Amino acid sequence: MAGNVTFTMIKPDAVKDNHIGGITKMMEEAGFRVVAMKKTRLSEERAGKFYEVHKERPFYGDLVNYMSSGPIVAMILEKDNAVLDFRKLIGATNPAQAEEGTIRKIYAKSVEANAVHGSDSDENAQIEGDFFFSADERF
Ligand code: RTP
Ligand code: MG
Repeated sequence: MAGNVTFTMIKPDAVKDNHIGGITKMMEEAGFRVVAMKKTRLSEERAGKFYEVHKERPFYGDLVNYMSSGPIVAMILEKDNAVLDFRKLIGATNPAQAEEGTIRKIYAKSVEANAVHGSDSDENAQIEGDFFFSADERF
């Protein structure tokens, strides 16, 4: 493989607001290659499972409700140094603290509806990609 991978979701608000193309364009222009991509909707149960690591955090219930509130777009992206470079591209969790030119600065509405997810480690990128995609959906 040319580089390593990260996993991302375009979150429900950004999908509803027709920003799939704009956000994906920023990813491609930053050098990420789309390995796998699908539009789908998480049930509350699946969203709960995806965010199980945050189970004890105060925002967990709201996050699960939000992430199951409408369709999302899930993607596996490939690039050298994918996880760290992607987190730079998306910017801080809270859009008020996100740097100019980052995806969240441009598209996020709030700390919760912050447009995109990005894996926080190589290990989680694998786990999260496997959560959505089988081997024959990756190219
Ligand atoms: P993500 O996992 O979505 O890429 O975001 P992140 O690493 O920057 O933030 P994380 O701490 O993993 O939190 C996951 C998602 O939970 C929502 N959140 N809400 N209300 C709050 O204080 C709060 N804090 C986090 C956000 O949607 C965040 O992306
Ligand atoms: Mg996170």
